[in-house]
Amino acid sequence: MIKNNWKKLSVVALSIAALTFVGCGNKTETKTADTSIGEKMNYKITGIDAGAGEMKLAEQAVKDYKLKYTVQASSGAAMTQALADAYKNKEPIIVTGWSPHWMFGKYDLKYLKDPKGVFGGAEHIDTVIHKGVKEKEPNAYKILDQFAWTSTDMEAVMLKINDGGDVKEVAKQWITDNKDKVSKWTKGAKKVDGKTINLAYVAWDSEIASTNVIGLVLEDMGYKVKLTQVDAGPMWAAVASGDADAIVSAWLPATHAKYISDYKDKVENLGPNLQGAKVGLVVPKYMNIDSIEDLAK
Ligand code: PBE
Repeated sequence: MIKNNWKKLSVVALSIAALTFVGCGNKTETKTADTSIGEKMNYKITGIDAGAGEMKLAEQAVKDYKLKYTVQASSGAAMTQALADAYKNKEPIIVTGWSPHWMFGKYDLKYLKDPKGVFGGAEHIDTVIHKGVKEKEPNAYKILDQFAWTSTDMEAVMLKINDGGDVKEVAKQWITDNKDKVSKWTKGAKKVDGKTINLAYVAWDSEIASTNVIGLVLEDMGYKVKLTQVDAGPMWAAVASGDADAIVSAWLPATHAKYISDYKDKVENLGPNLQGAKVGLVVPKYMNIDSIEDLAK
């Protein structure tokens, strides 16, 4: 009996809601706060270059969490510019972010929780070489193998470059200021005379920092170092074909899982040069959402 009355009541309530909706003709009055956030952003996640592993993960997240958002490809630089603009005006924005990154030092940001684990857990950044580099260039191999630094190191370099420092100058200064660390990377390696090492990288701020630092270290050991900036797919293809001798930009186990499995017979993974990396959807702290699930509301 009571149950029936509730049913009747809710039917009445629904009819009133429907009438209100039709009657006012203005959709915004019936929308929830979360929907209006999505609308303000045109249901767009501000992404980076299409080849980035994180873009594939973000698209997977849209599917797995059943979101009506689209992941818009652009570039790392366009993404940080969009973030800067939104932040200035306290507007909502969702970006494909990652750590280490200077953006966390500059803005108050948070990763959206990812209860389905689409973006993986802790990532590390590995050094991957073309098979055969060990025999061909044992000294470069040794240095690349021993290259390891921390998120703090990388962010220090990134921040100075972002503040307008010349990339090569910043890398050089960091090497001068961190002689002890760098001497561990070069330990046991002999100086060479003018041999060439090709490093490929993508214009992600984190990889601009790491590739320039290790490139300069190799140069100080007598190598002629060629840095080639490409997209993520071509970067992996280059180290697989031998066009590049090495990359220091392999984000694993999740972000570049597909790339390394495609090329595993042609490359050798020298292991992490940086631990404690992370990728995910990032928003300013002033946004009233905490989880990717909140975007499905
Ligand atoms: N990133 C930065 C890259 C790896 C380095 C997270 C944007 C990606 O492939 O997604």
